[in-house]
Amino acid sequence: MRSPFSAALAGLVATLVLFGAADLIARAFGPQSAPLLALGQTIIPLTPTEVVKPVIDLFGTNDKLFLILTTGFAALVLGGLIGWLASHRLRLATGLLVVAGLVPVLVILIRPESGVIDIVPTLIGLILGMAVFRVLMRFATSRTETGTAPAAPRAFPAAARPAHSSTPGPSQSEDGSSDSSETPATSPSRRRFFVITGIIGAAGATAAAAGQTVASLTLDAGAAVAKLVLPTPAKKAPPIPADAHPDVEGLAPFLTDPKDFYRIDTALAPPVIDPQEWSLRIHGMVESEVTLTMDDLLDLPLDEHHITLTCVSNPVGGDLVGNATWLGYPVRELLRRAKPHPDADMVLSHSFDGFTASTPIEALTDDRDSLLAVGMNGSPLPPEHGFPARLVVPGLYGFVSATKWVTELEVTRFDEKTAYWTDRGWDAKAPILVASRVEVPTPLAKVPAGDLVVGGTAWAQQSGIERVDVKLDDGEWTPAELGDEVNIDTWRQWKTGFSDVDAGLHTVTVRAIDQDGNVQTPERRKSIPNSATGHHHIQFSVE
Ligand SMILES: Nc1nc2c(c(=O)[nH]1)N[C@H]1C(S)=C(S)[C@@H](COP(=O)(O)O)O[C@H]1N2
Ligand SMILES: [Mo]
Repeated sequence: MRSPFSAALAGLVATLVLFGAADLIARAFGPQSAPLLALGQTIIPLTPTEVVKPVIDLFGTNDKLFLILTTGFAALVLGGLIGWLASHRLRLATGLLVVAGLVPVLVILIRPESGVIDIVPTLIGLILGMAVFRVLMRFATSRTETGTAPAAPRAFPAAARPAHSSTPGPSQSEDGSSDSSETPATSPSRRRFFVITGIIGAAGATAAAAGQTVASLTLDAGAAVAKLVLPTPAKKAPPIPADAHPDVEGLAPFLTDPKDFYRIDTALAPPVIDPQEWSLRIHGMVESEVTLTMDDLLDLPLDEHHITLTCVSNPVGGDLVGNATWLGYPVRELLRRAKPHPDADMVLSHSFDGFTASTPIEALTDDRDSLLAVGMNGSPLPPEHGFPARLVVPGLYGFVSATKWVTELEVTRFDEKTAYWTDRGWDAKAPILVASRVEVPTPLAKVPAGDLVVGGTAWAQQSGIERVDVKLDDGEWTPAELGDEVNIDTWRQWKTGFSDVDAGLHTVTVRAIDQDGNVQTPERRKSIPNSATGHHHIQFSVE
């Protein structure tokens, strides 16, 4: 007889070994071959927005780690349950374990970013996991081969091994073997050995799995990025005038450091793409298909532009917005080569990892600085921001334009194709709305009495900021002093002051007006389907 507890433990440890070993080996193959990541990655697009949203709200940018941990936990529970079944149906359970282990193999096979070779780590993990399972199950049933005389009082914990009696119960059902009447005779020392093996296996595999998963989550394609040498821009972006950034302590820098730049994507780990293997294919409703390699792209005259990128999910006052100097080639010129059909009204950009964005074709063919970008603030794109190439389209939210790890531009029509987020309830087209936020003082700050300094940032890409109004409590809107305008596609920073503010609680509120005369609306609405609105206000106290 096998105790269901030992059997469940064996199943659990085998699962740990599978994922631990596979994740370890996956380090050599790239994150696309790690089974836990592949599983999590497959769950993301299947998860309804109603579930995703609260998870993101709760965990913020840790949502990816949360998903990985949940997936790992579910796998362990499943492994344990199948193991438990092995206490009386060993063969069935073994079969089920293999089938369950083949699920991540299948998932890796069908994922767009992985190739056949990427199943190797999981297959090895599966073989090791099954071997461990067999060995542990043998330990769990070792009394038959030892022939040890039934040891008198046994020290098995009741939960671990219900006393053998005539009471019918699951602990006595056997997988057809004839020893149901035999007294279990595992010696306490063997039992201890088994428990210790289990614990060590579990601890080791947990460490491996956790370590490797976390490592691959933060994995940077350091070597590949270092290999890519960017050309000097044919047209450099103009230097940022000192007056673009008002002198207010605590104000965001005018250009965002790439490591502080917000990151939003559906990828659990940024795909690692070798620039030498990368290419961009322009196809669909075009006269001539175009394929561009990285060497082709780097040989073209590349321009630099300062452009502020914004996420549609940015809450009022939030920080899903960043400003960078992008180096790239005008998408307009690439499309010109392919000669789009006049009936085409959309370009569906595809990412290496399967993400898609629908961009109105005019945003890529008019005179705005839409780029196929390879550089960010003077360096190659970091892996999490799209290495080796991404799109940057001024004036449109990222989800309909800023495809990272871009590999295809499919020229098509809005009535024929839909993009990743459009299929999940978001708009197919989404121009950026005029927005502003207060950065100084910070919420609930304690400010010394006297003159109050207020500062922040406003943006209205493609239109430009005309004016920023600030009010203290229920006072009048007063125009803030604007930093110099760098171009209409970057944010504009501002500052203002209020004198002799009384002690006590106060609120400052901001609104911006763009150069087309749009006034930021006070009306509150949620970000789905095309961005939150409302005025940002913060509360602070004067001491
Ligand atoms: N491949 C890929 N590209 C993507 C996304 C994604 O999920 N996958 N998200 C988009 C969204 S919603 C935004 S707001 C921007 C964010 O770019 P960043 O992470 O470089 O700030 O990338 C866009 N490009
Ligand atoms: Mo976004």
